[in-house]
This record gives sequence, structure tokens and C-alpha cells, in this order.
Amino acid sequence: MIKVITYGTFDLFHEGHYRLLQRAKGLGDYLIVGVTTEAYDKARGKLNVVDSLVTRIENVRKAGFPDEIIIEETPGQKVNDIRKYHIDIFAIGSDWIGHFDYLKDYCQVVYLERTKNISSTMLREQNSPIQRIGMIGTGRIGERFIPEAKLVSGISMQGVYNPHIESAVKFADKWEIDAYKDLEEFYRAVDVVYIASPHETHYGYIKSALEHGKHVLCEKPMVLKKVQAEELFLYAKEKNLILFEGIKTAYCPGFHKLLGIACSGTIGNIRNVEACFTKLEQQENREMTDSVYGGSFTELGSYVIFPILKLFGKDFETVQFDTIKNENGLDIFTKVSLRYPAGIATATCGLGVKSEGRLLIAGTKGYIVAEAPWWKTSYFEVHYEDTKKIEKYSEIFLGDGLRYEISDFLSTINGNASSEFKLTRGESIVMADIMESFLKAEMRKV
Ligand code: C2G
Repeated sequence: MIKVITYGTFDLFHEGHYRLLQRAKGLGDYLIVGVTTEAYDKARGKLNVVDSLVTRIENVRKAGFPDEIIIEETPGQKVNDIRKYHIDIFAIGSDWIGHFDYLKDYCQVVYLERTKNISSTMLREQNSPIQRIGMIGTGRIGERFIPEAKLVSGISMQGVYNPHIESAVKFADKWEIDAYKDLEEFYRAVDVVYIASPHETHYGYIKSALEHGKHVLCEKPMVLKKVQAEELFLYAKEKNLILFEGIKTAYCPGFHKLLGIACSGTIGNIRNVEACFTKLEQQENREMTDSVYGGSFTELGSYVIFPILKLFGKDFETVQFDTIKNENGLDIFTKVSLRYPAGIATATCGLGVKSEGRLLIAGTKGYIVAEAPWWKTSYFEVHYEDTKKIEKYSEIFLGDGLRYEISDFLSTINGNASSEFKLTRGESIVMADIMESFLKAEMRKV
């Protein structure tokens, strides 16, 4: 009996897939089809798969050719599967020519001609037209956003708005996009808006973008007042628009793995969370000189408060701030203590003091530790009383990580997979509330 194996995502199952499976089956007597998991597709950079694993398996089964369906979870799995299932032929579409020649050491490798003019990408684009994204602000984060956005299919970078037209033109030339100095013209040219302007301008821009019927992804901290966050989320809801706060950790696959383990009972009941993020900043930068909106907490506070809200929830009993200030009266180091009914948490951040920058989650049975840069989680450990027992977890984190946030924002717009649980409106509102309390405690005239 000749055994054949093939693999694929088989998203939005189409004729190309059908014909591939048909010909793969025709190469032998028994066909095994490996269907990729969501985590594996994310890890290999396929961020916009629409159908769930169950749906994709069901579609492959219904095609009628496979004798057996397996799950593909890791890149090295093909070699092991070929040995395990005593495979004679590995078949795959011609878009992969050469890529799988290394399998020739184990079985025959056949590249089947790809069916022309049909692909999952094409169907995704038909179902959900390409979203033209426009960016407001041309700062450092904007520089990081564009290369990441290019990796997410389904959106295209249209242009940038900055009231300082010279900055907009310079930025637009560099990235080969359009520069707009007129906001109305900008809104006419784009479908969705990414806001990366100074913190204090977020509220105004979000409101006007929503008024113009645009979905919005806004950099953290989205706003610095609770009522503003409440008002904007309500307004977005009324207008049936998506409003996302861009805290990239929230959308990072490794952080989700960590949250899952922390909440699974593995370390018992969580009693203490300590999150720290420090980044030494140049004295002359805006963050160190803007005496109203600058300082370490407005800059980095969202990152360190976020895991605490995820693990302990929104209902803390007390919140207390301690700061060390520079000569401009700005906090260069801030410690926030939150008291919950069943636990305590500290969020520490600094722009003028360097610390180890770790995330520590302590429970009644053990603790989880993720070292810096835990906000781009790719590795963490679980420790227990028995010091010899250490569980190690790693997860892919590609590039600057903004691609995960952009991809989740896009799929929410397209109504495919809701990612809103990753950072809820309620959590964003509490975050704005904490920011507001901080600015009040610092007696800043916001
Ligand atoms: N295919 C095809 N014709 C098309 C589209 C896809 O023949 N018009 C083939 C692909 O070449 C592949 C299979 O259908 O052999 C599944 O395609 P995808 O769902 O895009 O999966 P892919 O990313 O190619 O999976 O381990 C995973 C595999 O390495 C590749």
C-alpha cells in the first residue's frame, strides 16, 4: 500500500485545495492530511486565518479524499510523521517548490501544480475588502508600525497626517505613502485610523475619527480620564465602530500562554503580582520634559498595570502611588501599589532609574517569572517549592510584535474572530481611571 501525506491550513476551503487533495490521493492508496493549528500558523506568520481548526478539518474531511486527518503543530513535525506513519510520498503545492527537498532523505517528494487564480488570500480579500489605514502622528512608534503593518494581509498603509506638514512629508517620503495636512482630506482617503500622536491629543483625534465613521486603533495610554474612555467606547458602540487601545502585550501570543497557565491553578491561587518595566530615556526627550503629560507612568504605566488587571481583575480596593521626580517635577520612577481582596500587586516603571524589569506572579503553590522584555513575552518559567522542578515555556514573538495587535484589530473589524477579550473596554476604562488618579495625585494641571 502506498501512503501519501500532505499538509496545509485549508482556510476558506476552495477549489485549489480540493484539486490538491484529489491529486495527492491519486498518487497512492492511503492519504493522510495534516491540518495546521492556529498557534502553528501564527508562529509561521500566517496571522489572518479565518476558519477555526474544527471548521478547516471538517472541510478537508468533506472533500472526501483523506483516509486520515492529523493536526500539525510544529515545524519539525513532518519528518517525524513520515517515519511514524511509514509514508512513501510527501505531496505539496508547487508554491513550495524546493522548500521541502530535505524530506527526500525520508520519502519521495512530489510538488503538485498549484491551481491558478484561486487562493485563501484572494477569498479573504473578497469577503473583506482591503482596509486602507491612515496614521495620525509621525513619532518613533509610527516608524515601528509601518513595517509591521506591511506584514498583515488585508490592510494597506495609505498615508499619514500631522498638523506639522514638514514632518508628515518627511515621514511619508521615507515610507512611500501619502502625506496629508488637511484632516478632512485624510479621512476621505482612509478606512481605518491608527493614532500615534502625543497622549493629550488622543481624545480629540479618536472622537473626530469616530465621527467620520472610521475604526480606530489608538496607542496607549488611550486617554487619561475615565469619563473620556467611557464616552469614546459608548460612542464607538453606537456608531458600530471598533475602538482598540494598542497595548501590544495584550495581543502577544506568549503573554496569552502565560495568562492561561497563571489562571489554570498550576501555581494555586494568585496572591501577588509584580510587574516592572524601565527604559532609560534621554533628558531632552518629550517624556522627560513635558511637565503635564511626561514622566514614566504616562509613558510605561499601561504595560505594568495591564497584567495586574488581567490577573486580579478591575475591582481593586486601594491604589497608591510613590514617585521619584526629576528637576522638572516629572516622575522618573514610579511604584503603584494595588490592594485586592485576596492579593496585592505592584506596578513599577522608570525612565530615569534602571531596574531588572520582570513580571512575577506568586501563587499558593508556586510562581511564574518572566524576565524583561516580558511585555514582548517569548519565554517564562514556572517554579515551585521544590527548586529542582522548573517548567519552561517559550512562544514565538516576531519582529516588534505590533503585527499581532494589527491583525487582531483587523479581524475584529471584519467580524471574524473576536479578540476583544484580550483587552476589554472595561479594562481600558480602568486603566484611564488609574492614569487620572495618578495625574491628580501628582497635582498636574491636565
Ligand atoms: N493550493 C493549491 N492551489 C491553490 C491554493 C493552494 O494547490 N490555488 C495548495 C497549496 O500549495 C498547499 C495546499 O493547497 O499544498 C494547502 O494550502 P494552504 O492552505 O495555503 O496551506 P499552506 O500554507 O500551503 O501549508 O505545513 C503546512 C504546509 O507546509 C503548507
